[in-house]
Amino acid sequence: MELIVILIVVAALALVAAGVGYARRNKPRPVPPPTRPSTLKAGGASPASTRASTATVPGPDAGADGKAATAADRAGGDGAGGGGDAAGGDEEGDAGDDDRAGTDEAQAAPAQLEALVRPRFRDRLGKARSLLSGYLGSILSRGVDAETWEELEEALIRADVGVETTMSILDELRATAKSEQITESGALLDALKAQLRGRLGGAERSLRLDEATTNVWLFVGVNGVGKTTTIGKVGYQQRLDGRSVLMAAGDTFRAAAAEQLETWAERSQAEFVRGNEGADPSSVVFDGIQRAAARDIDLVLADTAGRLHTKSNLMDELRKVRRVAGREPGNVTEVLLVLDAVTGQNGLVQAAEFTGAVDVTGVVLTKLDGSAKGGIVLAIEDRLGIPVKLVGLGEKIEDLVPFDADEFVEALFA
Ligand SMILES: Nc1nc2c(ncn2[C@@H]2O[C@H](COP(=O)(O)OP(=O)(O)OP(=O)(O)O)[C@@H](O)[C@H]2O)c(=O)[nH]1
Ligand SMILES: [Mg+2]
Repeated sequence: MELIVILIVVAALALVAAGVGYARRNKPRPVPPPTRPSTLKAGGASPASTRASTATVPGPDAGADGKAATAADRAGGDGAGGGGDAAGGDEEGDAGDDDRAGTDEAQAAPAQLEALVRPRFRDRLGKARSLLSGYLGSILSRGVDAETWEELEEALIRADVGVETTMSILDELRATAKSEQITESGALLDALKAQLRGRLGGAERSLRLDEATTNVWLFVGVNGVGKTTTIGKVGYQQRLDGRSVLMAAGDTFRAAAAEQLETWAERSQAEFVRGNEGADPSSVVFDGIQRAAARDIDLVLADTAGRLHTKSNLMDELRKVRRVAGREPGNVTEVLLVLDAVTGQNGLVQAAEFTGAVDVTGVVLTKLDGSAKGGIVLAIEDRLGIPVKLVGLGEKIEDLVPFDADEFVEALFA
């Protein structure tokens, strides 16, 4: 009898202990504070209308194949950007709420963004113009003779047009001069301008957007050419055009790179997704795309770390970013190679390598306002058939303009 009582007591104690354990395991976790909305000010706007949001993708556990949890998941996690087991169904639910809130914000007309006054090529292409004007003055001072052709050749090569493209331009000009019996130097220069306008005139330079998809524009290039700055400018302009934008900090090489992009996102009232330093860039970009798709955002602008086109491992990394960005729901509609115009002919080598790796769809030629000579535009299009879509004419937000062939040729020869 005593034994039975003891057994019953032991069984009861075991049941109580098991119950406590169950309750502990299933105790509701504290709900983390939302990390998403940060209030951003632009142009003295009221906070309510200028909200943008930021999500952080943790570094170490970013999926090696880019299939990491969404940024929204992670943003809704423990807020510390790395709390492994906290990511779960609850957070997904939170992210869903965020998404609904974010959609309104993302679509809100950016009433507080100041309209931009774009600079003119003519006012910024000082170096290129002064280089050519010396030659043009000399050429115009006499009739067309052998020296004219030599001077034209030297002018074009010094203007970074490159030897092959220069030869092709001059061959065509000789044929025109012959067929049109041009003997006067002014008429010859007019024929040259017409030819250059013609060469540049056929390209499709508009930036592609497929409505009703999550468009991704990927920015690639070597170090310091102006990728991040260009994203900032493009983002602002797209916001002014009424599109919702998310900037993804695919440059995880330095934490400062993400901060730089975040500042641009704030200025543009764009959404922003970043990773921790060292995170897999493709997973950060993928997360940005997931987040954008969930919020019905029109356009993801994806930054990448600058890399030398000769480093095959870094080019492989870029291939992967491109591949992952194209996975559902992402639709890569532009891969923009950012080239520093001051680099001159080396830009051609860079363009060839980058386009071999990631199918570049267009070039952004930056720093054309500096000591650049401009002729590289002709070389890129002639040699590689890649259209120059945008041109950087300075460091400010308004200093990025669509490339305009007529304006460019006029500016060079003005
Ligand atoms: N003058 C001039 N400066 C520019 C232009 N575009 C960018 N810059 C400057 O170039 C410098 C480098 O720009 P970033 O945007 O940081 O270049 P990046 O390619 O992102 O650099 P990494 O991320 O280090 O590879 C900055 O000081 C920019 O202000 C331009 O069109 N004209
Ligand atoms: Mg950068």
